[in-house]
Amino acid sequence: MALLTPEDLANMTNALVENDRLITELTNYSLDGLCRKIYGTAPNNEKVAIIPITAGNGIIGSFSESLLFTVQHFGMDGFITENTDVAGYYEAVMKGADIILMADDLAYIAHNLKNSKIAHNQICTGRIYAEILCNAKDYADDKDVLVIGLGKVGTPAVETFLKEKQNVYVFDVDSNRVDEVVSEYPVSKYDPTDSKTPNSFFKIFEATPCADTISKDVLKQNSLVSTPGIPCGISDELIEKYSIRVVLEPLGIGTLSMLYAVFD
Ligand code: NAI
Ligand code: 2YC
Ligand code: MG
Repeated sequence: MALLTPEDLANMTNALVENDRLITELTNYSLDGLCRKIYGTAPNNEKVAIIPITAGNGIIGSFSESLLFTVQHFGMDGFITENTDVAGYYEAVMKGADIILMADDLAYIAHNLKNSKIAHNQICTGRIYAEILCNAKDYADDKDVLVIGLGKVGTPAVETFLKEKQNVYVFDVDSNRVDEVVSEYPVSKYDPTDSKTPNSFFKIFEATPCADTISKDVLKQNSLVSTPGIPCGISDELIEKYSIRVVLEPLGIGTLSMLYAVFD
């Protein structure tokens, strides 16, 4: 699983603010307004505890602090436990936490202790980044969307696009994975040699751990790219040349989606 680095998180606070502004421009919803719409939930003064976890590769510099920034930026009451792991969990409960945020190398979860709701970062990230494209007002009439990367983030995105009645075209370097997804979901394999499928798209979703996965062939002028994938899947050169708008942020957008998934 691709783990964040402190370098990935270095500009996170600016990226969260800038992407919130872009999301608002694109959808007429602020990020939290969009989360409220898609989950039908709302915050109600929940206390959020962030527990640093030492398992696996251990604590990632700035990870807990980035979660705290996100919680506080959206007006919620949050704290990072002084203890890690089990001692941190005990501390969180004793300090009256309503929601726990914690991550090891395999899962980053939000767990609401009051209503028992639980959310997984990869699912919630795929969902919110897909919903940004589905709610982009400039492209409301164009139902075609390209999904690049059919993993633990890309697959929930495919499910979200289908729920939102999009025409989904999928690509992954792992052709077996493409075959699996095409047989399991009513989607089409992206095939530039097939005249019946679009070659280029106004709406592109990318969730891979590679750079340059989005080539000029799939782009239109002013295409919108929504990509949680790290590193960024589209080059600065193509962004410039085709006037592409890119929604990309390393952790906060996905975290807010998780919180709204566990609110009442
Ligand atoms: P995953 O490993 O489950 O899925 C990645 C998929 O991309 C695989 O199916 C793989 O075959 C495919 N792939 C790899 N290279 C490719 C290429 N060059 N072209 C097309 N497909 C390619 O990974 P997961 O968990 O879905 O995460 C994907 C990316 O999203 C990772 O970089 C991860 O760090 C990032 N991520 C970002 C978050 C955020 O909030 N920004 C949150 C969670 C994950
Ligand atoms: O600092 C800590 O508590 C660490 N145990 C956090 C480990 C997070 C590992 N997961 C990731 O880096 C990626 C992120 C994109 C979120 C989900 N997986
Ligand atoms: Mg994010």
